[in-house]
Amino acid sequence: MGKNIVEKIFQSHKAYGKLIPGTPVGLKIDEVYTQDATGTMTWLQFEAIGIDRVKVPLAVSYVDHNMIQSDFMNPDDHRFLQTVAAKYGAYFSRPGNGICHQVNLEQFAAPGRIALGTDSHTPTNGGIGMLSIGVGGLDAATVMAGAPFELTMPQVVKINLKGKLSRPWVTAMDVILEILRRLTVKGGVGKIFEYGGAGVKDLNVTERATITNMGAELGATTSIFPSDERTKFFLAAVGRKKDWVKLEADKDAEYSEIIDLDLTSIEPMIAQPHSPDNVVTIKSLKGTKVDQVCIGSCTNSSYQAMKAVASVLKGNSVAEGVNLLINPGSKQVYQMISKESLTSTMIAAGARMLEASCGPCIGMGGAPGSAQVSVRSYNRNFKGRSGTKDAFVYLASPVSCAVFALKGEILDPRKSGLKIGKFVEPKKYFINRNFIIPPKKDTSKVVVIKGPNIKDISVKEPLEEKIEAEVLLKLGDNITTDDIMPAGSKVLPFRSNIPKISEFVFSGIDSTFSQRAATAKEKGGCIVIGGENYGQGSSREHAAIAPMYLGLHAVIAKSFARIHKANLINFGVLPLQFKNPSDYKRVDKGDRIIIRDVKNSLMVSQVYAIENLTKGTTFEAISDLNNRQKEIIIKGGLLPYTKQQEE
Ligand code: MIC
Ligand code: SF4
Repeated sequence: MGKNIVEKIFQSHKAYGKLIPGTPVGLKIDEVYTQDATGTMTWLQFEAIGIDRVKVPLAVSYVDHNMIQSDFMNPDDHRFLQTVAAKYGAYFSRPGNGICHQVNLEQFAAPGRIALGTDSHTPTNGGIGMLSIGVGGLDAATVMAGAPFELTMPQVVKINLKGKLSRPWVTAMDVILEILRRLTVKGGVGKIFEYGGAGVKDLNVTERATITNMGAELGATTSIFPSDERTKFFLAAVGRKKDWVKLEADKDAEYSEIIDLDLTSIEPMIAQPHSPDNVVTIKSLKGTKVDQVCIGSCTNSSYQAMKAVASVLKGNSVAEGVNLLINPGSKQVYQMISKESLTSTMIAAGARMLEASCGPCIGMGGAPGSAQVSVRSYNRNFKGRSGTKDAFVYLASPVSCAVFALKGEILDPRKSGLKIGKFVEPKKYFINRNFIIPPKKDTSKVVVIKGPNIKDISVKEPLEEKIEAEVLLKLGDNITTDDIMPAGSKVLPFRSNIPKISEFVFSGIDSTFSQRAATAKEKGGCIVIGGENYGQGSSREHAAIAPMYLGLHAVIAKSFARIHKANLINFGVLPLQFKNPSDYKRVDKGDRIIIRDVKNSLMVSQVYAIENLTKGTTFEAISDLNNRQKEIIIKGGLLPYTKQQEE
């Protein structure tokens, strides 16, 4: 029987297990990368494991999120990351070098290999044929310390692309928005999307990367494209031809499902507030006034995206009342467009140029005004993520965004009367690696520098026999990690300080949460109730660590998002599911809950009797943890588990 691309890569990297969907498989990893907002914790955990040097072939520490230096905290983190990379053998990408995924695509990603990144948009590298998975920091730390990476083998779904995009106004962003419209934010849970079909060759690597990047919003484990002549062309252009290998599915490869998508039929699309799957055609929103436009992010900040935007802006002026913010994805892209005077074109039109970083995407500046409409070429429009709670954030392609900025309203870009330049993929990218510091051989003299905001890591106690706790919050479906552990300029600087950042847990939903948790902790701790797809969105393990620090023992939900579930386990918090989803109605905020005999339930049946003391009722919850995950929970998390394995 023939193999698909995912099976080929998994097979060549398998450390243990079988490639049977739903069963655990251990993988050897080629590259691990971190970014600063998740990286400080990852590297502190790596230090705590006590290994002298990273044991993966390639480790890279990027700085791109926490870039507003309003006091000492962020630059201290950057210095810590630089020194810790030097100490343990990682490359360091300096602040200003660009957004991790864009830089990784240009500088390191290679077809046929596997990367883990401590960021949910790591699948960006799937555009080049690299199998790349977003993980929590502790998973990354243990892999850098030499462990295989274990995951539950996902199902492989083929997205069969037919036809051709009717460029120039229909772009790769419209393709992934259309897929999100069809499949929703939970449509990819437990799945890897493998792209194939005749339409693949119509897309270049950075267009493919836009699609795999935003596959994260489907809840997918990752997405991947074949490696073909277009991949070879891109790798040659970025000076890394030697990294090319051909990678394609066998003719008789099998998939758990095949979804056909005709590129020719796709039109300009837009995601409405407040979810990336709330997608409609742009023309259906004609006339919606726009206050702000942001172009960039790891989804749409390539040279091609910037060049196309500049061609639309050329000779025009941003509409009165609109703010246009642009952040190119990497220093290289920035330099390329500067050399071609395209930054000048953008500035002339009225764009406010930002540095090559995440910026407004994660609420680091650029927040919209009260109740304003912001259209962004980014990937997430969760309520409040922009920094403004009552803002209305839409997501669209960079060129559609440029049109809205000039016209001051949403309209079909094809009917705007504006012109767009024809894009010819460059044979040679401008290459500049001066902001990537390679690992040092002799690290004996390197001193790791920690600023005063960098606090010790937090670890949970081993699992007890009985959990008696208060239900502090009952939530609906699709709760995001932004809801659980908000980011933005006020919170992000505390990523290295768990006691402080825990004050912000659920603050956007219930500002009393952390205080109530402190009171509940004295009486045994707390539980949170969730609906479907609990914890969707980012990989930030702070959404597990900080609630754990506040006394969270378990989350009982209808279903979980992959990375957040793994993070809960890694920090010793039980992810439980309602055995009967209708029991969701039998528990409310404020109820006191007892789960007796927890260890036995976990180890033997994975069925837990939940007694609701307040209501005098009982219902059942289940878990689906494998043996390793059970042990991790028993020990109080992956760190104590890993340390014990070493002894
Ligand atoms: C995001 O887009 O939400 C982030 C910020 O990049 C996160 C990582 C983080 O919270 O640090 C992600 O996507 O994983
Ligand atoms: Fe940065 Fe936004 Fe991409 Fe997250 S989604 S890595 S915040 S640009």
